[in-house]
Amino acid sequence: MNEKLQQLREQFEQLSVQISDSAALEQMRISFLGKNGSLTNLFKELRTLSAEDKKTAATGINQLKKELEQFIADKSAELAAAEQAAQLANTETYDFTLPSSLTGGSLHPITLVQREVEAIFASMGFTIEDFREIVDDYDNFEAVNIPPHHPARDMQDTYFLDNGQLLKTHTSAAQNSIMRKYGAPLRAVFPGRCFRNEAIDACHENTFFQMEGMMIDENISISNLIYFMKTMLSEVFKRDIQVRLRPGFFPFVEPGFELDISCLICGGEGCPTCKHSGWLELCPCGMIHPNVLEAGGIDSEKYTGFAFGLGLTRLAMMKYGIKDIRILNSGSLKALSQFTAKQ
Ligand code: FA5
Repeated sequence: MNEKLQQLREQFEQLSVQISDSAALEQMRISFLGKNGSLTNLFKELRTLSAEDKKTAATGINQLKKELEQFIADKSAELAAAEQAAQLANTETYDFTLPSSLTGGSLHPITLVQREVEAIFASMGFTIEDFREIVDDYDNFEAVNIPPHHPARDMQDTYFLDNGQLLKTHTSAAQNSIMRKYGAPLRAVFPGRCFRNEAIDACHENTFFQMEGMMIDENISISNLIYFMKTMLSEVFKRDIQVRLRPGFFPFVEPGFELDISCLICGGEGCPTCKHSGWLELCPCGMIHPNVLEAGGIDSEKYTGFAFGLGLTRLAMMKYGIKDIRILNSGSLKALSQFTAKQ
């Protein structure tokens, strides 16, 4: 037994100076300590010895086992460090301080349409206003003549925060603040992202863009409203578009209208985008309700005005022939990279 142990020790000492990679180290471990390894087998032979010899031999075998295990642990760490250093030496180096390319992206189709409509209204004397996305119940509902428990709230279910604020359901939520900011006379458009708890389909998203417009002055009438809507649409589409105006109810306008355009995806024949009606609801509008003017601090005896809520996302779909609204929020580069306009 002592002789065999001595032979194993010599083998270990020889091998230990030859090991140069992890595969060879693993091989060495298996040959000594594996299931049928030489040291493991020596342990098995202990049972053939007398109690006295067993004790001495076991001490020697355990000592060699300890040395082997220590060597394997140290060598393994040494080899891992060397392999990592070699990998790093071969890795390409980057200069992270170089400026990034500013030419990679392109504007989203909704941004393109938004900017175009903003420019059209700016050329007609309207200011462009910004407004927050998280609003109070007052801004979104009460200030626009939708008191608590009014059934119109049901059509605009949204996402409520624990503190009672909500994600705005329509850009009309900014009407009150803008009236208070400028008073009358007033011409303003205000684009914004809106949120609703919607059943999503080809023309409804839970997150979409609108652009609100308001014009308030003495003697503003429905004729002014129709003129501005027609001008905007002919400028955006650069051709005559079939439009229809039908009565529509919104608590914040009186009278109120739905302005639909003939679906440009199917040419008016009916498709999923227009829910097979041939028409797409694009821009509800109407004469601002006196209650809303008064809530905004404007004398409703002296001033009248119109307001509209243009569906910007749907306008982008019509302008660019996008059949399904979900593409616009998808982040799909295949679809979005077709719009190459830069910042
Ligand atoms: C409103 O939001 C009113 N605030 C509009 C308004 C403003 C009326 C001022 C009168 C005066 P409505 O819920 O219909 O109305 O939405 C207006 C437009 O936003 C729709 O015609 C449509 O183009 C777009 N829209 C509404 N819901 C969605 C949706 N889930 N996904 C995509 N577009 C939508």
